[in-house]
Amino acid sequence: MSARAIRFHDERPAAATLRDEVLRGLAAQPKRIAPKFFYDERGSRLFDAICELPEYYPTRTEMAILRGCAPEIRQLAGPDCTLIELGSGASRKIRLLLDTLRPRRYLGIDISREFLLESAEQLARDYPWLEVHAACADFSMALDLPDVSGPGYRLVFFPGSTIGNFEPGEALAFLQRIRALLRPQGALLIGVDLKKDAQILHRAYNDSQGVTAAFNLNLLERLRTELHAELDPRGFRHQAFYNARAGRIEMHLVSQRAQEVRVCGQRFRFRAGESIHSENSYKYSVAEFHALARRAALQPVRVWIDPQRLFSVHYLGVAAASPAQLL
Ligand code: AVI
Repeated sequence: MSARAIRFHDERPAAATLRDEVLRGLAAQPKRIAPKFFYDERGSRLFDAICELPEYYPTRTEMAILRGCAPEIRQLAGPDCTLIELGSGASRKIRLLLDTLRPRRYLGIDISREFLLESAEQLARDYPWLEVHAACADFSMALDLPDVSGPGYRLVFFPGSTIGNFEPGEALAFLQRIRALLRPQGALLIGVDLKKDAQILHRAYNDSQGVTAAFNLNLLERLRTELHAELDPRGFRHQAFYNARAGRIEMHLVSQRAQEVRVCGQRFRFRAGESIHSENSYKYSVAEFHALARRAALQPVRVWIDPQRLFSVHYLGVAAASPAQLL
């Protein structure tokens, strides 16, 4: 069977979004830039390299869990579903599900256009029986799905614990939007990193090869190339630490000296040691995540955890929502 052409839907946010958000974030106190801006083409490749690092346990642990639970997922979702992957990136994890699940359609959604297209085309070549759609979109905002899915069961797949990169209030709003997509029938399959020993977390975000540092610093390269920012990335260093009180890893770009940078004609002063807060990665216990899901009217159906209790994969169904939850 020869590969079918993929169907591409372009909902990419305009460049103005990057510019406006960066200018607003650098004017704020403390300075910050949202982690979604890590993922230009180089950033996506660096993230892919992070996933291969010995210290970065989430990817391989989640893949092992998925390998084990795929037959159960097939039983829960049934055949011929529409599989929608958020943040599809290199689409490696989805391959663990496709052969067992045999969905009718696949829709990959990612903010990084070239990376998305490349992986969707590869998927279409490798799975000629599958109808492949790709949509370039920012799924952290309101999600207008291209009309691809037809009447059947929708299984939304959100791996990698990307939910951890949302603030708790954003995570709840996001789960509520997903729930709205699942009507009348469907489920969310979501990977969530677990709370654990802080040393393991520290190593995962401070790897010995410096790939995570390059990933974090690439944000500054992006400001230089796309917004013509006048700044020297060597004037900043990568920092990542576990904030136990907030239950999150924080990543920062720390200014090495007092300096001024210019972005789109605006000047921003940095004190020595002052940082741009570039990412939070929240870690959840199973009970905390279940409570969050229930607040979004999603019903925990099944959770799979690896033997070392590093990572969890949740299957959440559509629960009857109370009027307050639908607001
Ligand atoms: C995509 N996201 C879940 C990763 C995380 O672990 O929060 C991004 C990342 N940042 C540094 N390393 C990986």
